[in-house]
Amino acid sequence: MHIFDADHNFYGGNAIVGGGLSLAVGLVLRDKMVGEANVTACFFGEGAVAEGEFHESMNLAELWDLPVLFVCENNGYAMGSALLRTESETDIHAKAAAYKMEVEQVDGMGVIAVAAIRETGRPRFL
Ligand SMILES: Cc1ncc(C[n+]2csc(CCOP(=O)(O)OP(=O)(O)O)c2C)c(N)n1
Repeated sequence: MHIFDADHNFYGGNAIVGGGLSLAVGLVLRDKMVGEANVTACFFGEGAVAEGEFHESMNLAELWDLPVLFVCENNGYAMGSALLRTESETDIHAKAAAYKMEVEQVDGMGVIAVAAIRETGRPRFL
């Protein structure tokens, strides 16, 4: 959670659930504004989807057409809280798609399925 290495463009985990999403949007916005053609990848658990920052980040990333890939690792539990007991909409992709994002869902345990994303498309939300 606390590994951070700016020299290698690794901006860390974050103790605040959902905090990494808005940091990613800020980082990629900076790159776009100074003309650096970077892509930012942001990994988070489905627990972050319950946070307001998720929705603010989805909205601005799409609205400003930022080159950011959001990767949600959905294991069904935010620590001990089951997704089914905490979210009215459990299809995380539907939430990202509501912001007009290109989305794709794969079995994260399938190495080939995950790798195939690179070949077949350029989703902004995985
Ligand atoms: C804003 C905020 N609220 C609550 C917590 C306490 N907390 C730590 S981990 C966690 C659940 C995170 O769930 P998820 O992102 O799905 O990760 P996983 O449990 O699968 O590792 C919570 C609520 C926190 N760190 N930050």
